[in-house]
Amino acid sequence: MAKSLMEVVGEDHVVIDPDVAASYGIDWSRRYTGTPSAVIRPADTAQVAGVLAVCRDFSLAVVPQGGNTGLVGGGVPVDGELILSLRRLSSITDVDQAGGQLTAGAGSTIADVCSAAAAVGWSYGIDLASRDSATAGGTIATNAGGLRVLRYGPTRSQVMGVEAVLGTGVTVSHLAGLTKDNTGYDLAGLLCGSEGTLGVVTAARLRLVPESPERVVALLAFSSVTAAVSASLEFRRTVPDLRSLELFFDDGLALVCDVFGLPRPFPKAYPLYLLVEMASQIDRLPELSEIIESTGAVDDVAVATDTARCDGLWQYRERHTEAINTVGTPHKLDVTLPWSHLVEFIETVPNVVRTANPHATTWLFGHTGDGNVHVNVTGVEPDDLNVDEHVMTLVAQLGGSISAEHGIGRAKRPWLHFNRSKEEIATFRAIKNALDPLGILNPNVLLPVH
Ligand code: 2HG
Ligand code: ZN
Repeated sequence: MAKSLMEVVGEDHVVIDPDVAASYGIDWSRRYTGTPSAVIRPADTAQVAGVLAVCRDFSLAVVPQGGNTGLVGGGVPVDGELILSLRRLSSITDVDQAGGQLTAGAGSTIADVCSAAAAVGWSYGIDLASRDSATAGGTIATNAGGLRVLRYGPTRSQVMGVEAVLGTGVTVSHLAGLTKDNTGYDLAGLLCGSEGTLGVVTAARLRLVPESPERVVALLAFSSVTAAVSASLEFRRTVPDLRSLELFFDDGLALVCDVFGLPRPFPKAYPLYLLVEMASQIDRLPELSEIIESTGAVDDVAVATDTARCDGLWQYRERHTEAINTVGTPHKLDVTLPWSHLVEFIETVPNVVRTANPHATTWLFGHTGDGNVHVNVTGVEPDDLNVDEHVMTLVAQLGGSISAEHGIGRAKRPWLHFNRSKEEIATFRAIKNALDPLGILNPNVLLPVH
């Protein structure tokens, strides 16, 4: 079997040395690990098809992997599956300056896509803290969200078409990038968020968005969750060219400042903070100042318009993940709440966690503009599911989604039925059987165990 794989990708690209393979077996959450039987590193779509042909012949299960920045165990093996690393498919081609599109190889990073877009006067709609490692393919497989969903939508909204090798062994390619193209089923849309269970995306036609050179970033301090959430709702309606609307609490801020040696943004601490970014063709600071003034609920403000200071304010939010990792391996519960229950959820969830596990510490932050809260819980053993169960039960009771932007992976698999009916799950299985009839593609994620 190794010989057949070597014939496809070359000897150097079948990694069996356990020390080298180990780094592919732990994801960014650090909670999910596994030992790949080998790591296969194809160079192009034809080689991906060749690898999957071998996997089909030998009934080998395979986990497609991009930058390995997933947080739900969706890109690491459970049971000795092969890792199919797409990182070598990193070319960016067919950049269309006039039309604002490009074709990204699955292994190109989000930072590479952004640079290629900027080089022709455009920008990419997806941005996330893991931009230097997260790949186009991985973000498509998970339908990644990130910091600008509010303005441009999730990854699915950026993808005009894909090239992919399906579990059937068939290669499909639809990369013309026509804005209007109602010619049947939306395979690209289906593969977005399919977590490598239906096919392996090898390239994607991505739409770009206009550059917005005038940036204003404001960090706003609040005294209560109600005040911050009400302001968020107001800002979504009134702030022009709003691009991000993020929330974090003082315990997270204090940790970030401590771990990274950053100065506190305000002379005193406040219970919670919103970070607001506007990005425009014109200076929007005067309008933002007026809106902040008129809310009457903002206790303090720090504003930046130059890149260095904007990035400085962003650090307080973006570095939460890394900072929390220094406390312990967190349970990550990435959830969305309906607006009407967001305040209740944020205020209730720490008690729910404490009741489930008195040793647990809850860290809350996220993308309030999308109703998306990242509940991180430290002080709990990685395989203790009690806290997860309690938080997801609360989310479901309040009409929310148990996965806002990270996917189902291994982490949420037992609770998919909280959000999806029997009929929907049966339809998912029918799609899986049609596109991956041998069940070789990422068999241990997303769909519940029978
Ligand atoms: C973010 O918004 C990422 O920073 C990671 O989605 C969230 O670490 C997390 O829980
Ligand atoms: Zn996020």
